[in-house]
Amino acid sequence: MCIHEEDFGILWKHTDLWTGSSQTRRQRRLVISFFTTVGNYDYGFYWYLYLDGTIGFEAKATGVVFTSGRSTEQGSDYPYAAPVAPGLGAPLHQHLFSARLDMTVDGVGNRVEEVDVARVPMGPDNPRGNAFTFTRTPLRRESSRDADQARNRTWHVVNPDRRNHVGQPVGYALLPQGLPTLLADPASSIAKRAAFATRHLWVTRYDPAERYSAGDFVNQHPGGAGLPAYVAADREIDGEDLVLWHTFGLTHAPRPEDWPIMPVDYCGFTLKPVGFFDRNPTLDVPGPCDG
Ligand SMILES: [Cu+2]
Repeated sequence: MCIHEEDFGILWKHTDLWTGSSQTRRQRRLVISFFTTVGNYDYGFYWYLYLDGTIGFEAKATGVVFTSGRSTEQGSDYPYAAPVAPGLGAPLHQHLFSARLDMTVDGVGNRVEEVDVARVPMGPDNPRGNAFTFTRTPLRRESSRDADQARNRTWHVVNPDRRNHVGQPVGYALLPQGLPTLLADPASSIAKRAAFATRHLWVTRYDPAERYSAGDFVNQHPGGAGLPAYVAADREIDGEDLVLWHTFGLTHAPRPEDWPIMPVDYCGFTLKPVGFFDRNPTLDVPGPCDG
């Protein structure tokens, strides 16, 4: 485990064009990280805590890609692996992670809203056709997730009993990267045993016994353990003590540059305050000349 603080560029800045006065504040972040070696890969897990309340998570993948002999007859048309060196191929594969996020946004009773960007049809209220809006869908039960991931979807975790000074429920948004979930066939063994990876988001009612998205015995169950079993009772989740389970990861087409050791590739997600604070919470960050 490593904990350190680092400069992370600009937090905010502005130059007033009329007076010429300029203000700049720099972002800093606290980094909490560890690395683990799993077989041929080395994975880094990095939490980033920023001054403005943003929380970032990044998984880093490096190490040695899994390889096999690749005959010249397979040429460059072989569809399931990519050449990384003469006579050597590495299969197309995925690294899919599951983050268990035991949310408590200003209290235990929380609600998840799926927030989508939505086109507004041209008409009397949108005469130029350039307006768009957001649709918000509260998730009432564990089964009420929508599988459509194609609409720049985010999720807002709000506390319906706490309001900010513009009357909104205080909240934090889960901003996914929107990369592919499990590409294996739904009838495959891996889809049954790693069902968590078939969706970007699951939401469950908090239960201290439910800790692992693929169940307690990941390598030794025939299928259905973990999240599919947790949501089978279809518990109510609106205003309850919630756990979000977010699937994210890399779909990796190996490159010659990944051999003989792979430069770090990145994936992750962001938790960002949305109406959690009443204003920019970093106004008191000292400027560069304030010592
Ligand atoms: Cu990989």
